[in-house]
Amino acid sequence: AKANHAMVRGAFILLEGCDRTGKSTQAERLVDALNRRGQRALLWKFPDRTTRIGQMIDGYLAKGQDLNDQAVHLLFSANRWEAIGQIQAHLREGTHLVVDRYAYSGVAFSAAKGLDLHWCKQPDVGLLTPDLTFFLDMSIEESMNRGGFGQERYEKVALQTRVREMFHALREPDWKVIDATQTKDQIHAELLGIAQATIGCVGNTELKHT
Ligand code: T5A
Ligand code: NA
Repeated sequence: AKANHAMVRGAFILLEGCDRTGKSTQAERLVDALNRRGQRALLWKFPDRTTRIGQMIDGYLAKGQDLNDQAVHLLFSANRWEAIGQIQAHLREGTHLVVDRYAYSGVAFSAAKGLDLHWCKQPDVGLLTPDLTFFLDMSIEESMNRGGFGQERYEKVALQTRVREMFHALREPDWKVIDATQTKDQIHAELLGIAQATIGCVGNTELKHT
């Protein structure tokens, strides 16, 4: 039985970009701002390092454990698939989801490492599609100067440069490209305004799948 007849669903809002561009900072602030305005919103981060699959990803990224490139790619995708039931339930209940990285990161990083682009896209086919995608963009030189750059496996200038090119190649016409060199407050104001406009449009439209 469907309990969600006249219910307005939540919006799926995604933040993407290269490392250190401020995605997590902005995702948290956006969720807080929506909640303070009385709109139920939840933060969801990929990779979700708390699950068993996520712990394998964390071992690879942060603890120097080696894994085959294709296997890692599939783990990142599996980490999205294992969350999709919960994400869908929240959206159907009218909760907005602010998602910190998703399938575009999955494809951009693996393809930048040299895996076949078409192959990289396949494991994520069928996942939910975001209603709104922000792409936080800045030069790699600028992101290198941000706190913490270089601590994890993928935080190398040459790879990040290819990842950024890959993101631009994957960019869909409806992405909102945000200048990530602005102040945290400026970016937050821009994101909140656009997010609220999207929330107003989602209404009781169907959830979309790739
Ligand atoms: N990955 C991920 C894949 O290969 N495949 C996949 O499918 C997925 C989902 C880890 C790695 O996994 C790869 C991509 C990554 O290499 P992660 O856990 O999201 O992914 O990485 P994190 O280390 O958590 O996050 P990032 O490095 O991407 O950083 P953020 O979230 O973009 O940046 P944030 O907000 O933490 O800020 C970084 C620093 O900059 C400052 C902050 O205070 C902080 O010190 N800062 C600003 N400074 C000045 N002006 C601003 N506007 C600022 N905004 C933030
Ligand atoms: Na982050």
